[in-house]
Amino acid sequence: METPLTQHIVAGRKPLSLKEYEQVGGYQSVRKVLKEMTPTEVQNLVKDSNLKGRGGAGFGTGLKWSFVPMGPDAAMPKYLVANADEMEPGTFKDRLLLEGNPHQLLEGMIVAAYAIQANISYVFLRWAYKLAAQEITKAIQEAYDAGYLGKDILGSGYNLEMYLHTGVGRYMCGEETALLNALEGKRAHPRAKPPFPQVSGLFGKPTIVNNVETLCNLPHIVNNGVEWYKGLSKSADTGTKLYGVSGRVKTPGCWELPIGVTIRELLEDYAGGMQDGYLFKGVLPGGASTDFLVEQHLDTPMDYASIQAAGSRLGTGTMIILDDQTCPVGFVHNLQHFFAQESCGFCTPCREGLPWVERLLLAIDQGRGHPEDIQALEFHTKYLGPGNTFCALAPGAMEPLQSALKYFREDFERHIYEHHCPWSKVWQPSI
Ligand code: L3W
Repeated sequence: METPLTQHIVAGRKPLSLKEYEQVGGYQSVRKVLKEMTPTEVQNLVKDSNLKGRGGAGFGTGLKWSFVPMGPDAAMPKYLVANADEMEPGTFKDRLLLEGNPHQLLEGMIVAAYAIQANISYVFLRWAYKLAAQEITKAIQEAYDAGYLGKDILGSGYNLEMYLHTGVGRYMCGEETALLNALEGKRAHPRAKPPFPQVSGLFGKPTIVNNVETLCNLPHIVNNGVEWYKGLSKSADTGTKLYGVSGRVKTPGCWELPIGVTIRELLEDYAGGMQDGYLFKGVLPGGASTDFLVEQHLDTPMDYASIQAAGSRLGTGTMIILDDQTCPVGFVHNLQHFFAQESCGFCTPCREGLPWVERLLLAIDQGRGHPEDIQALEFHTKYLGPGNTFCALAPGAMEPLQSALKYFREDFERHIYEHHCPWSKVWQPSI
């Protein structure tokens, strides 16, 4: 199956039925791995492909699988979970895959489950993705009816059950261990790592949690091979990526492109540039929990190492553009409101720190801030940073804040010294 490079992915498109999917080569990779490859060969293929996790962290997929105990003495059962709990603000790429081609996800899940010899799999789906829930339910039934799921798949002797589990709308469940707790029916608190889920995950058994987009890469790698996959990219990272652009651009959207296209190419060639009357001010390259980049970074390739070298993270690869007519303080306050609300409350720095950050930002935005509030915010970016909290939620939340304080500091200071938001016409007295 050809990978549709430069395809503009449109929401609301009728997904392929099983028959249509098979006509364009669907489920060929399942036939291939079950009939021609050992689980270890599939693991090695994916390791060689250098596929990295597309959910935000970019961890090597084959490497992650290789931690799962294999062989006749391995703990059983083992589980595979598709992380479809897409709630990162500004991120909508997995939704398009789920609604647009659910069988591609199922095919990738069967390949992944076979590679780790899991016999039970789950799609953990964001509660609000109602259409995706319908399409995945239908696709799972079609796959069972066609013999791609269930007992003795395609006469291979391999068994795999698949279940759809919908969350209740908590951002926290995107973190894999919180997701596993939710799947067990517990509160979605994160767990301490190690042990990593690959060794002790769902119900204490070996579990792989992979993002939807990651899993959707697998059929194409199996069918076309590692060299083909590497050749798709424009950078040291391999394959393609779903890139999204939102904000005041002419044509916001999502495109599958070679990994390594630049921010400028995405903004100007695909998103059509800024809307008339608006200027580019900054960009969150990979969802809300990444650092702002600015004008000087526009020619940075959107790959893991290049975005990191520029001072941010590729994250989900779905960019949010900040324009010159949107108040950066209000923008960051809005994000911190989200993160504070979504903190699970399990660890004190995150539970207490995020609401305090939100209050400080609101005060500054409303013209009630004091010069020392900027130092307090800077303190929090360190105090809630990596290593000081139980999981990545608060450190992720601090990324747009710390970079806003770096690149848009004058805007924060103007709010304080002018006692009102320069983007608002209303003067607000200091109280
Ligand atoms: C074995 C080690 N495995 C890491 C595995 C780990 C996990 C993956 C990434 O999330 C960003 C955050 C959000 N031995 C390992 C190891 N692993 N070291 O690799 O782990 P890590 O710790 O680098 O990242 P993280 O804390 O899981 C960091 C985003 O990921 N995030 C994910 C959301 C995903 C969805 C989705 O897919 N729908 O919502 C959640 O926090 O952006 O910045 O599998 O086990 N030494």
